[in-house]
Amino acid sequence: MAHIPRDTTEIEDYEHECRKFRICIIGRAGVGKSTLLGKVFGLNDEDAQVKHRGEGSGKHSIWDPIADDNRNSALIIHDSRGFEAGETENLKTVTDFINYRSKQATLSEQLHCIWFGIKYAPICVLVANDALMPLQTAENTFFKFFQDKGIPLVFVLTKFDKLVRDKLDEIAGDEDHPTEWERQRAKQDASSFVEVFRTDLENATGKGVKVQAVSKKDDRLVRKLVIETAAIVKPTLKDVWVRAQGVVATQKRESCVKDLPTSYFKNVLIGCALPFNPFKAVVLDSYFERVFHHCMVIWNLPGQSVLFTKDYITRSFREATQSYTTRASAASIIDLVGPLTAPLYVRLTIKLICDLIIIFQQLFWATPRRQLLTRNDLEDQLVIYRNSSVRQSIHKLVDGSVGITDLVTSFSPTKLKQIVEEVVSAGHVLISEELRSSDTGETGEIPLAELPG
Ligand SMILES: Nc1nc2c(ncn2[C@@H]2O[C@H](COP(=O)(O)OP(=O)(O)OP(=O)(O)O)[C@@H](O)[C@H]2O)c(=O)[nH]1
Ligand SMILES: [Mg+2]
Repeated sequence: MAHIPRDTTEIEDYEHECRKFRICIIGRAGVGKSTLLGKVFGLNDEDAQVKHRGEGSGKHSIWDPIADDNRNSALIIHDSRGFEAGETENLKTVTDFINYRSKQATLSEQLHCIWFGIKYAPICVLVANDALMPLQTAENTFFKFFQDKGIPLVFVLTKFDKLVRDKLDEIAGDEDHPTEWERQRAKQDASSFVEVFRTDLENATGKGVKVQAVSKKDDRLVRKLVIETAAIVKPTLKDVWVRAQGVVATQKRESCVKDLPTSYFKNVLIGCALPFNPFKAVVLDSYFERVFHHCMVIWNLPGQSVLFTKDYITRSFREATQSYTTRASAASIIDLVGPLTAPLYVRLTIKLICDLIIIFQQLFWATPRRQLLTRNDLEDQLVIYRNSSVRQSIHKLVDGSVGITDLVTSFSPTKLKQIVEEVVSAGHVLISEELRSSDTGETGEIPLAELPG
C-alpha cells in the first residue's frame, strides 16, 4: 500500500508533555484501595496486590509505580501500603513520597490526583460526632497538606454496600427477608450518612472538598468517582484522565469527537476534488489510519497495544467500517469531474469516522477492564456491528447531512466535526432504543446508566 507522507502536527498532539496520568491512592489497611484500582483501571488482583482474607496487608510500596502498557497505556499508579490508626511509619512514607513528587520539575513526574480511601466504620453511627472526630482530624490534616501542594484530592468512602447492609440491619433487625421499602430506606439512610460526612468534612476543611462513596458491587458509584475526578484535575490533564479511566464511555466518546484530527481532512477534500486523481483511495486510507490511531489512544482498550499491531486486525476494522477503498477506487476511474464527486468522498469519510467511534465504544463495553480484548471477541463484535441496524441508520444520517450537490468548498473541518457530533449522538440514542426494546431487555455488559433516555 502506498503511503502518503503524514503531516506530523496531529501525531505530535498525543506526544505532548504528559501522556500518562499519575494517580496515588492512600488510606488505611484493607479499605479497598487495590480493589478500586482494579475496577477503574483494569489491573488484575495480582498486579494490584489485592489482599485476600487471611493475608497480610497489601505489599505494594507507594514508591514503586504500577504500570502496564498493554492493559492501560495512559496510567501510572502509586498504591500505598495501608496504614493503621496511630501508626506513624507508613504515614511518614506517604508524606515523604508526596513531598518528593511535588518537588519534581515536570508535570509527568508530579502527582496528578490523590484518592484518599476512607473505610466506613460502624462506630461512627453509634456515637456520631465523637467517633468521627479523630477521623476528621487526620483527613483535615491531609486535606490542608495536599491543598498546599496543589494536588487535587477526592475522599473515597469505600464499601458503601456494607454501610447499606448495616443500615438495613438497624431497620429490619434479624428479619431474614427485609421488605423492598426497608431496602430502599436503608439505601437512603446510607446516602444521608455520606452527606453528613461530606458536610462535616466541608465544615472542617472548607468548601470544595470532594467526597464520593463507592462499592465494588455498584458500577454506577465507581463511574461517579471517575466523573468527580475529571472535574478537579488540571485542565491540561483532563484528556489524559479520560484516556486512563476505564469505566465511563461518555467521556471517551465526547473526547473522540472534540479532538478529532481534522487538519488532515483538508488533504482529503483537496485530493478528492481533483479530477482524475488516482490516489483518492490512498488519501482516504491514510485518513482511516489516522482516525483509527486517534480512537486507539482515547479508548485505550485493555490488550490493544499487542492485538492491534497485527495487519489482519486493521483489515477487519476496514471491512467492518465499509469497503470504501474499493468503492473509492471505482469512483476515481469514472470520476471525470472531481469537484462533483467530492461530496461522495466526504460522506465516506464521515461514515468511516462515525463507524470507528461507535465500534470502539462497543469494544469498550464488551471488554470489562479486568479482561484483555481477544481476537475472537473483537471479530464477534465487528460482525455484530457490520450487521447492525445502527450502522445502517448512521450511514443514512450521514447521507442526509451531506447533499450530493453540496459544494466541496462548503466543507470545513468545523463542519465535519459538527456532522460527526450530530451523527454519533443520534447513533447513541439508536443504540439505547435498540437495547431497551430488545425482547430480553438484556444489555449484556453495557451499563444502562451510560445510555440516554
Ligand atoms: N463488601 C465489600 N468488600 C470490599 C469492597 N472493596 C474491597 N472489598 C474487600 O476488602 C478486602 C480488602 O481489599 P483491598 O482492595 O485489598 O484493600 P486495600 O486497601 O488495598 O488493602 P491494603 O493494601 O492491605 O491496605 C478484600 O477482601 C476486598 O474484596 C467493597 O466495596 N465492598
Ligand atoms: Mg492494597
